[in-house]
Amino acid sequence: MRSLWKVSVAAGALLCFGGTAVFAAESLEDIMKARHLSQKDVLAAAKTYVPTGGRDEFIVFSSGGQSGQIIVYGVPSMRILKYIGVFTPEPWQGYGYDNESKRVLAEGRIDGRDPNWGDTHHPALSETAGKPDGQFLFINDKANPRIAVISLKDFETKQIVVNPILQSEHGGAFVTPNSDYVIEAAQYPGVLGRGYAPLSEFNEKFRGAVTYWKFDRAKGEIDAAKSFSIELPPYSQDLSDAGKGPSDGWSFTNSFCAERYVGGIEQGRPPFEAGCSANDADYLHVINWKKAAEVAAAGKTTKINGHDVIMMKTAIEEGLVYLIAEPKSPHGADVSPDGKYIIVGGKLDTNVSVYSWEKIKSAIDAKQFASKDPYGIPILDMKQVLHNQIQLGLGPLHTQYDSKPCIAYTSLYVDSQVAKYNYCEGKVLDKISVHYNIGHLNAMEGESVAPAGKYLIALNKLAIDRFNPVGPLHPQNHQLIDISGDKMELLYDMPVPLGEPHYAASIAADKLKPEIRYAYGTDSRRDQKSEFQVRPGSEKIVREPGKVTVFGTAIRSHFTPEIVEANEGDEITFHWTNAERAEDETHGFAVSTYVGNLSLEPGKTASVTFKADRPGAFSYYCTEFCSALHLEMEGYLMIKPKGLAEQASTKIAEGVVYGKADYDKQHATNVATQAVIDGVVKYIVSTNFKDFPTVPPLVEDATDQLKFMKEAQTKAEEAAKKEDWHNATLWANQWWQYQVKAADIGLRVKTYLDEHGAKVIAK
Ligand code: K7E
Ligand code: CUA
Repeated sequence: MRSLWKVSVAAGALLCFGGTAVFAAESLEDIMKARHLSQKDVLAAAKTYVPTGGRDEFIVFSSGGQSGQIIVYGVPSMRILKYIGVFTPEPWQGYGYDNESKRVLAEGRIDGRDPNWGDTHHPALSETAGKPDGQFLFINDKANPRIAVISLKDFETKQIVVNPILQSEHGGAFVTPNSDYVIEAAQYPGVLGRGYAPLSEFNEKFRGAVTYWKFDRAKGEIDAAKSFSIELPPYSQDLSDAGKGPSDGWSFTNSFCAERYVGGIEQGRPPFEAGCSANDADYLHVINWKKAAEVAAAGKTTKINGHDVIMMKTAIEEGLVYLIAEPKSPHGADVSPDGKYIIVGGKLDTNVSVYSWEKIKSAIDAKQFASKDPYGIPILDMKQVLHNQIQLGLGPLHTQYDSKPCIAYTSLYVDSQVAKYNYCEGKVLDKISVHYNIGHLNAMEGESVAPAGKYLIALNKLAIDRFNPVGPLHPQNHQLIDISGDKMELLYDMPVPLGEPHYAASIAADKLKPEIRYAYGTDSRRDQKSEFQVRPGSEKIVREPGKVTVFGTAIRSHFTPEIVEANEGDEITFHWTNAERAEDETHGFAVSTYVGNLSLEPGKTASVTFKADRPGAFSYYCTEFCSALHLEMEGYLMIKPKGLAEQASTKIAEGVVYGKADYDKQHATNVATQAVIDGVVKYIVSTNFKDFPTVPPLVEDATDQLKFMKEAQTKAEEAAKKEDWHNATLWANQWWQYQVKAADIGLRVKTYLDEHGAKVIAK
């Protein structure tokens, strides 16, 4: 061991960096000197470093912005773990390429069009009693008003719902404390139902709204039939948040452009930006969603596109909606963990406004209104319901909460800073510069009733000079900040190269319990057994006039079947089931020029249907390097040209022809390999391997391989008896393939047991 180490140090000494032998450095001081690191840098590195094989304490789900996806990464390491395809096809996961996921994307078809992208802004984790529970994730699409539901059992998108009335949205997805409803508020006013009216009738015909999507947790789906919306004035509704604790049952949605300005540069009018920020105030909408749900259930709604809408008149009469002035161009509205305060940022202000729920509620109860808006909605007196206003700096946007009471963090877009302050007392405690122009920020579980503190992520818009240049389009910059002490400390810069991530949601990693493999033959998008799954040995090709349907399996390292014949013009469907039980044994499937990627994770059944409109000999192959003979995991789809169709099946040519010597050689190898396998099996069964949940499925897999091996062995020996040395050799080789796979699994198990301290309990 020692001598090995010496060799590697010597080899490292040859790799020079800036004239200094970096990799030969033997002390921390040497490395600090060679890499120009300060004490602070090294401390930050130590705080974020997760040793090989180690796990992160928190998992962050960041929106992927214009990519229409979600980015999953760990904190404190900031290592990216996954992209989840949501509104956009994602080939690695087969999302948008297999029939099962195409169905989900098709749910997001809007007015007959497939956007094939989304502008994801706000992810929200499902909550139980106001705390993230690790079961589901929701995210909105600002461009095409939609909400997606993702199951955290397998990190896959299961459902997309299209908003029936809005033409754009922004204030979603935000959940109520038990995830009864997912809130989605409009952004730019439109004609409800996506209809037309001239801009001259903006005040009368254009409207905003907020939609409350009913979430059915048992089904893991939004129930559109039990969902409803409230019609709102044509102010550009913006971010929302659900009340909690004393404010549970209410929700808060702010707005901008309460001026109802409609631009018109081409007519010589000042642009939107001037007219939409002319007044000193916009409105925070305060909505009693619990009562609204009762009003909707009582049928006091108007159907628009088959969807229940509580019209503004009803909402006012029933006391469902109130307005409060908020300073210039407000943006974030964030309810404190105890539900007593709502902090609102103003993009053109220097203050955050801290509203008191107690004061709001008593003003509503006492019907103390300052005035009404042009649509008759009561407006509360801002001064009467404010707790305080705190001067933080330029462009306060979004707010997150600490585990310590009364402590909040607000992003300052214009100042490129994060401010830490005590919102109960109105005292600024600390500020830190970030790089650059921060939008949202996320403190660990920082929007729940019990924030976890420890870390804060600044989701910056501009990276400018922070990373190696990669052309005019730069990555965005997520910066990890240590908030465990009095002073905030910047720890790490992570470039985000997928899209502009607006918001992120975080959760303690130990609350997530995703599956390792699917139950055999699962249609993962429906979360149920696929009607198209088959077991190894029952694979089949079904031929009907004009149709070829393949029910196949994938297991290291072959597809069954591997030669499929069809005629030009046929409709071809492949249903593949991955028969592996081993962790991380994913196969892929692609047909040259015909089929994009299918991802076949262990246990999954995925399908693809296409028209054989061009004849040819098309290879298909496994797209994941799944085993030593992965490159050999291949097949042919033979699409016979019209006219050849009536001919009998293609005869298969022979390549190399084998004799007795080949068979004897392979046979001897197999006998030797078996001795190795027996040794490994003997060791595994002597241990307490059943105490390690990862191991029994692997053992099951290896047992399967050994069963297939026996079948191949029998075929080889029968052929040998008939002195058919060619087939005897080929089957002996297949017998050996199964041995190699069984040995591979066995050795993985042995390594796992050794590394996890398994004990020998039997001889
Ligand atoms: Cu501020 Cu869409 Cu939440 Cu972007 S939004 S920053
Ligand atoms: Cu299966 Cu490569």
